Amino acid sequence: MMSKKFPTTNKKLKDWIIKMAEMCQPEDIVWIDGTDAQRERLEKECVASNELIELNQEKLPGCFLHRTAVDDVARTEHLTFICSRRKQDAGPTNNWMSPRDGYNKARAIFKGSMKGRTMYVIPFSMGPVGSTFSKIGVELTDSRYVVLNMLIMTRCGEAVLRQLELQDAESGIGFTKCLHSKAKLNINERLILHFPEDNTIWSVGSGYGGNVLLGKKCLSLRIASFLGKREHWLAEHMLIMGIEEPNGHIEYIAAAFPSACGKTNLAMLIPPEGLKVKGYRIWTVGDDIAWMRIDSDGALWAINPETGFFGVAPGTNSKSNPMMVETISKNTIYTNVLLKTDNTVWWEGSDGEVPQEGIDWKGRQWKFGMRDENGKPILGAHANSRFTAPIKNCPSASFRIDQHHGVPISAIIFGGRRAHLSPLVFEGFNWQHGVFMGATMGSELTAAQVGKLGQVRRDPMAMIPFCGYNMANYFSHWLSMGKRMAKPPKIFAVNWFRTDDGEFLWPGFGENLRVLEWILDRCNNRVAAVETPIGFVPRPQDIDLTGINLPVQTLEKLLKVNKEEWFEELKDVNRFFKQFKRDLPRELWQEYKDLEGRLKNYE
Ligand code: GTP
Ligand code: SPV
Ligand code: MN
Repeated sequence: MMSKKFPTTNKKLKDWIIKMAEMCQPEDIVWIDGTDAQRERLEKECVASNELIELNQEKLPGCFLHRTAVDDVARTEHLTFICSRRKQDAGPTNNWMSPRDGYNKARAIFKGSMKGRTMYVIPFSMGPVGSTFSKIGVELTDSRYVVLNMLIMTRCGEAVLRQLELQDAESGIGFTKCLHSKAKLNINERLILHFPEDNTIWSVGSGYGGNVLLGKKCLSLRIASFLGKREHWLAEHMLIMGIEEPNGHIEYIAAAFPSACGKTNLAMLIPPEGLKVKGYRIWTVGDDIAWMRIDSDGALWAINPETGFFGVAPGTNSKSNPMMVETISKNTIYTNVLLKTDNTVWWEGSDGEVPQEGIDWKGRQWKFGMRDENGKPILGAHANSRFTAPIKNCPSASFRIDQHHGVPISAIIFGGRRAHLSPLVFEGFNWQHGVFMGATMGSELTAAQVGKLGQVRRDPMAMIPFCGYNMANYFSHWLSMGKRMAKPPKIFAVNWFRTDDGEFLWPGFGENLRVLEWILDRCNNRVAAVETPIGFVPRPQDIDLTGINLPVQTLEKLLKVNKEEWFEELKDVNRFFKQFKRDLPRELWQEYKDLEGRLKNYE
């Protein structure tokens, strides 16, 4: 193994691979070059080894199904750590381990973990190769499933390796060292460790998306947020979309919602019938991650560092998300969905009739109507089952996806899943107040996290599981970014999930364009608004309801600011803020007091 020739001139890379291989002891080392021929070879090997099931190639060309272990179906946040030298630098909202403990604990699991397996070397670029936005990583993994997913989700192969060598020779900038092994896929021997000070990620014992596609949450959010603070840019859990206005002008927005709260759906929405006459068109730039920099014009510009979607399957159908249905009709890897008898796939809330039988996500024979011992229906697909598909399959994919300087952002939107409290939409008074809105976001837990469904947790900027350093310092960074910009985007909050008697008040999905329309009108000073203690709320007449049957009373409910509920919310925000002690920027305490004061004087 040691005598293997490495197709790189970069000594750092060579030395690191040798060291990791000595620890993991793979049988073989294979470099991923990014060619179709190599990908096809790997797909065949996966089918032979049962890692993938080839789906009906007539109906779903280039598509495969994968099943994970039953206790490996979502990110395991309690096994995810930031390993900074000082605990203080990870902050109170992250799990922390010292780098020494982290390396030692993980080393014990990595030791010999790749015996009898191949170690794949994946050079990948988050962002267009060579763009000033972009960062290079190299992932070592013993999972072909990871390789095939990375080939969809990132730019990888030969061209990236050459760029790495060039960059490193010029500036010694290096790359993010990403090591992954499935090991025994044992939840008791699973760790997802980040060493921001070493630009290193070690993930072991899992085979689930966010835990193992190390370019995604681990590099593009946890490590990148740390780098962003140092280099004055932002790495955010945000979708990016362009809204082409009736006059042909395209405005871009970025929106942060927690996992499984609607980023993918919003990023590719279809304008509703009633607004069609106006001629809006949506351009999808990204559905999960945004990297944003201040350009020489003083405005905020953004790229999506990924090239694919790793989206939630349940609920995806031609009504809720026709663009995605088209996107995942070819070259897609499905994970933990139901296999139908015709070798196609199904999930709860998908198109077509509910199949009478199939093989469920656990690989068991499944019949419609089956119940478990508690009388609960047995799902065909896991609630967090997902698909991995190339952005270029998406009919609404933006023509600017590969542009090195990204797109200019007019508005930043924060959103959550709140049955009560938060109005359909409101606008911050200014950047600092907008940062407070982001910092005080809360959302109900979903199937994307291991934890109790429905419980509200504070999730600032939708980054609570993804901020790679002390979140109080992250808030300061956000505040400082505002000061650096001549033309900062306006900041808004939205909530598609407000309920009354358990029913959603707002139809959501495509209809959300009606809210975006108001947001863009506000950005361009085309419409007035009502000033409330929490921010500017629309006048009911300014939300275009053409073509939907939404009683004006419902809209009023959606826009209502309930003083008592907000006082309750402030108590929770207070508890949340206090844990940061003296690190919390005083501007945020000031905003807190100002809001409290405004609420006291309301109505
Ligand atoms: P991650 O990939 O986990 O980061 O999630 P995401 O934010 O991209 O979420 P996604 O768009 O996949 O939506 C997840 C769930 O929210 C699905 O069950 C959707 O049906 C539901 N959803 C999305 N948009 C809306 C909406 O406007 N209203 C309602 N009621 N549900 C929505
Ligand atoms: C999320 O949970 O926010 C996702 C899926 O986008 S994962 O890549 O698993 O993190
Ligand atoms: Mn996400």
